[in-house]
Amino acid sequence: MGRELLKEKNIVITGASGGIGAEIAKLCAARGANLVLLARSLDKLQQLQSDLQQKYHVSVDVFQLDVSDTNQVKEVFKQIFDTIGQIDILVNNAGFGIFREAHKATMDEIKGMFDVNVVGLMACTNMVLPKMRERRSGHIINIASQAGKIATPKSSVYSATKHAVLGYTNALRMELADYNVLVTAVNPGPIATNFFDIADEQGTYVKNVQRYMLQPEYVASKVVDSMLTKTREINLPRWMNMGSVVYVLFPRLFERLGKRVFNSK
Ligand code: NJP
Repeated sequence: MGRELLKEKNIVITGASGGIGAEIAKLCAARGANLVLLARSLDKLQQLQSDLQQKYHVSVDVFQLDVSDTNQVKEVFKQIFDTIGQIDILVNNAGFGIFREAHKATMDEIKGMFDVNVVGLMACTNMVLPKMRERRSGHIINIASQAGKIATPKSSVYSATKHAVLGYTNALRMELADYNVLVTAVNPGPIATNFFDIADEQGTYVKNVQRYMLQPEYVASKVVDSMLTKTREINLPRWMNMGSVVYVLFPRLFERLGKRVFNSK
C-alpha cells in the first residue's frame, strides 16, 4: 500500500489506550494521519497523544469514552465531528473477554461483554454511517476474533459477542457496497496484550498458547496496511484460519479431534 494513502486522513480508534488500539494509532501517526483516540483511561490517551504529537507532528485529539454508554457515544461523536469535521476511518477496537464456562458467567459479565463488544461497536458505527453514506466514502474496521469463527469451551459468551460482530460486519459490508464505504473484519488469534489480565485470571490459557501468541505490533501493521483498501477480512495467524475453514466443512470431527486443544483454557 502506498504510505501516502493515510496522510491527513482522519482516523478514529476506540480502545486506543493500550494493546492493539495503541499500536494501530502509532502506525497511523507514522503515516501522517490525524487521529482521534478514545477509551476510558484518559491519562493513558493523553500520554499517547503527547508521544505521537512530539514524534510525528500530527494532530491527535483524545476523548474519554465508555463505548457501552450509548448517550456518551452520541455526545463524544458529536464533539469529534465539531472538532475534525469528517471521519475517514473508524476502527472499532474496544473490547474485552472473560473466559468462563457458561454456567459460571454472571448476568453482569454477560451484559458487560455484549454492551462493549457488540452494542458499543454498533453505537459507534451508527454515528459514522449517515455521513459516510452521504459522502460515499469511508472505511469501517471491526476488530472481531478467531473466536467469532470457532467457539470454544470457556469462551461461550465472548465467542458469542464476536460471532455477533462478524455477522453484523458481513451484513454491513453488503449494505454499504453501493455507497463505496469499505468494511473490514479483523479476526486475530491470541495476541500478547493486557486483554488476558481480565480474560484469563489464572494464566492457564496464556501459558498454553504462549508459543503461538501474536505480537500487537504485527496485528496492528496488518490492520493499518488494509486501511482504505478493499480488504474483506484479516485472519491471523493464517493457519488458525485454515482451522475455521475445516470446521465449517467437518464440525463434528473437528470438535472431537480438537477437544484437548480447545480445553486448554
Ligand atoms: O486488549 P487490551 P487488546 N469503553 O485489553 C478498551 C480483540 N481481540 O488490545 O477503556 C471503551 O490491551 C481499553 O481501554 P480502557 C479484543 O476483543 C484481542 O488485545 O482505557 N474502551 C483498551 O484500550 C478487543 O476487541 C485478542 O480500559 C474500552 C482496549 O479496549 C481488541 O482485540 C484476540 C472499554 C483493550 O485493550 C483489542 O484488545 C482476539 C469500554 N467499555 C481479539 N473496555 C487478544 N488480545 O488475544 C475496554 O481475537 N476498552
